Amino acid sequence: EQGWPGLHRIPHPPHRLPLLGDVLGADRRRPVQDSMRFARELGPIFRRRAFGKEFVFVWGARLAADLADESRFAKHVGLGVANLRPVAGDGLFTAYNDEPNWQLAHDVLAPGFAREAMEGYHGMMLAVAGRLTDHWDRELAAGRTVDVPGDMTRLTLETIARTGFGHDFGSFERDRPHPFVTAMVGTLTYAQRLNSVPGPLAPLLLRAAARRNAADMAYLDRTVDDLVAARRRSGGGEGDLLDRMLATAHPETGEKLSAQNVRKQVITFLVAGHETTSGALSFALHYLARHPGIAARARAEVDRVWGDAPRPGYDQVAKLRYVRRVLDESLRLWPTAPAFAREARQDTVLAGEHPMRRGAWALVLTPMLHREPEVWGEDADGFDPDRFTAAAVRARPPHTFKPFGTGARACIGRQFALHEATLVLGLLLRRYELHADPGYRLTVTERLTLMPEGLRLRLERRPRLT
Ligand code: MNH
Repeated sequence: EQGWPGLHRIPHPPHRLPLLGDVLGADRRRPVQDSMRFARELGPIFRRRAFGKEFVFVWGARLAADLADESRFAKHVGLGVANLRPVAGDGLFTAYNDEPNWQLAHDVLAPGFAREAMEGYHGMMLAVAGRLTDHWDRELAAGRTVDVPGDMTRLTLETIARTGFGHDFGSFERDRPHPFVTAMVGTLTYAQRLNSVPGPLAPLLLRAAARRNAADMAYLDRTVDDLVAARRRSGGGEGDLLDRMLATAHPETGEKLSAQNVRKQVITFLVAGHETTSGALSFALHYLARHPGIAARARAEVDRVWGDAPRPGYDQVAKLRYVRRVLDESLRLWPTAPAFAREARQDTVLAGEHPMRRGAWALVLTPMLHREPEVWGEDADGFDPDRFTAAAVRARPPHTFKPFGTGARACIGRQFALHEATLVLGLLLRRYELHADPGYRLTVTERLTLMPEGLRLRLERRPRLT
């Protein structure tokens, strides 16, 4: 019963194999979308068995809200996140709650995401966005469509590298993804695949993949070590994240991050700081191209709020209320970090119904929580940014929109991601009309994160404005 005394009362898929459990017929390359299918069949809480272990999934609004109670539940480092420990170690994202380096790094790095720091990043974000529009202008002039996920990944990688680490990967000067991105996608895909084979057999079944993964990890380490070494030689940047990691002492204890921990933090921020934002931008562009009426309304807002100011200021970004709603609605349907795990801090009863022992845990399946019909209505699968008007948000129960996770371990980069994505959507809407390929059907690839696959758009330059 693995910490769930009432496990037998939690529904599971009808056809279970003795050893493999529920994996037969499962789409092992798309575990999240597979679970979404089971969720619709089995209801707000269900379980899947794999290799003798039971995994509890939660997406009902009442249950998920209860799991958000920080006095009884906390982040659980499990499944995909746990599989990333070899890559990201005790970096912020993969640290266990009681690891001292979590609190230390959190306290040292949190000011790097406060308003003052964000204002400092704004100009760099604009500069990187300019490289994107230069690239898109060239593609347009050459009569080509644009590779949306590829280019959003170029953009977001350059943004976090520049603002966080004073580094330039030269992504826009390359036809193929930077090797850092290839290695990162490799490790994320591998971490996801580890969930679909029995643990003890992994070294055997995934031998070739494991070898590739070791090479990918070595590449990430090397990239990061070079970056850190360059900074140490130069003696300091402009107070970016890396400077904080290397030089800032904890305000109370005076402690600093160790060299080994800095390495893990840099990898963590380079990966967590771009992959999910890239997906969020890509989904938003997909929906904007599919809904010309919504795009027109968003574009009218940008024209009205920004006019033709060549460089919209920091404060001008948050004023794009409707663009922001487009982004929220995209993150509702496809939260690009699609699940987070919660464990019981002590013996408790989930939502008054499901007893859990201390340490028992469940996965919150965010894309389904975000489509819970009792909260979002029967048309929950439809794209409608007006679900995020201030009045609509107020009318909804709390803890029903969780693209950035919850509690003390929620996303530290939330404001960073929202600022960057809103700024870029504003710039793109102002400059281009976006045309979908009528033959394209949205398919979502999974590598722990979600990304629209093969999305290309045709651009048209708008007549006036910068
Ligand atoms: Mn982010 C944690 C989603 C952008 C850095 N992030 C999380 C979690 C979610 C998440 C969900 C919580 C995971 C869990 O509970 O196990 N993050 C996103 C999404 C976007 C995003 C959907 C973009 C959209 N994240 C960013 C950016 C950065 C970043 C940008 C950095 C610049 N995120 C992190 C870090 C953590 C995190 C670091 C771990 C925080 C902690 O545990 O203290």
